[in-house]
Amino acid sequence: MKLGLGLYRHMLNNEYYSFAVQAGCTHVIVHLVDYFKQGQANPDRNQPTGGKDKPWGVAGDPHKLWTASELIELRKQVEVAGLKLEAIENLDPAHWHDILLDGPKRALQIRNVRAILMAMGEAGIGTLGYNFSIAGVGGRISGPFARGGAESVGMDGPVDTPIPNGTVWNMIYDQNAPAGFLPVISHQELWNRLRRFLEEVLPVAEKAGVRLALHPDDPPTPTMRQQPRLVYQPAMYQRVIDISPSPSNMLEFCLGTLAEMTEGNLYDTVEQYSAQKRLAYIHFRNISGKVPIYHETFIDDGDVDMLRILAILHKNKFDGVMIPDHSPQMTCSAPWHAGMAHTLGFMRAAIMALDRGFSPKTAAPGAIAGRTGQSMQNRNPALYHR
Ligand SMILES: [Mn+2]
Repeated sequence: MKLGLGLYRHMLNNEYYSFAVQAGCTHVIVHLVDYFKQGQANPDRNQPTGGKDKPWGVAGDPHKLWTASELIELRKQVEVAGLKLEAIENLDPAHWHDILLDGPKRALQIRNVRAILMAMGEAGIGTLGYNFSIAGVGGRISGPFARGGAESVGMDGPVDTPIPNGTVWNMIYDQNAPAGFLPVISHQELWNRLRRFLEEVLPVAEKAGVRLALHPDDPPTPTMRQQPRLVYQPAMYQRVIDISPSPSNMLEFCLGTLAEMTEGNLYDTVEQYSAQKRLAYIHFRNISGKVPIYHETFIDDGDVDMLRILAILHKNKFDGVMIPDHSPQMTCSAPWHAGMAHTLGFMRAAIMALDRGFSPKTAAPGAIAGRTGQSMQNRNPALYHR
């Protein structure tokens, strides 16, 4: 197992690369979409939040795809800093919104995605994480939900406000879109769109030597803002795998999102998918509760026994990259850094222990020694809304 750090666009510089190396990372996973551009609802020292139904920001230039030469330049910068560039996380809605929405520019945008995959292959970047989601992240609330009153994000109920035209996956791709809302589609229609997309791009991805890795829907409610979700229960990930046996059809395995799901057992889920060798990389995160009422926690303080998860991955010889997903904001002048350093330290120690043959005693969820977290469902609502 390899330790990595996920970096947002504004973090792609030597200061953050040094931070990653110092924390023991060997790899980085980068976001090239600038979620924070004109995003008033988004503090840039945190994960993009956007609140319950506000967009993260404005999408990029539809006419400017990521080129092989700029990707090669980026890879070299990362390598000079002593790291490896493992993956790019997320496509820009500007380049593929009509694939998600089955709009008039779909054919052009399939060519966009193919061109990006070819450019990545030429640049030696082997994995593209993506979300196949119309609503994207929604329903976020922020508050002092984590241990010691650390600010973290969560959800306190379903969100059904419709999505305005010109917006998809939390971002505005057309600021001049006519008034009105996106038409509501069925779950089956969304699956049809995913299948068609994969059939059209997987052959190119294979040729380019690039793996596509699907993130589940975060948060995993059956619908979000009236639109269907694709992977909102653990078993639905299998449907994605079963669409194609291509080695480029992989998963961006988000433990926090999977733990928020209402069905299944997370440890069995990790066993099921890691045994199939379909995990491209892993988002490492802990939570308390289940959708639609949950919050993110410190890595050692949620419902999930993360050591037991790592032991399963280790047993199944997962040799890919794991990155912290989100962390609560720690009370200091560098809340993002402190939260990440805390999570990375936990992960590094656990990996070292497993490599040396330590095996954690299996613990029932919620029975972790020293855990202080409390499910929001069991909390006094008055306390929770303080
Ligand atoms: Mn995630």
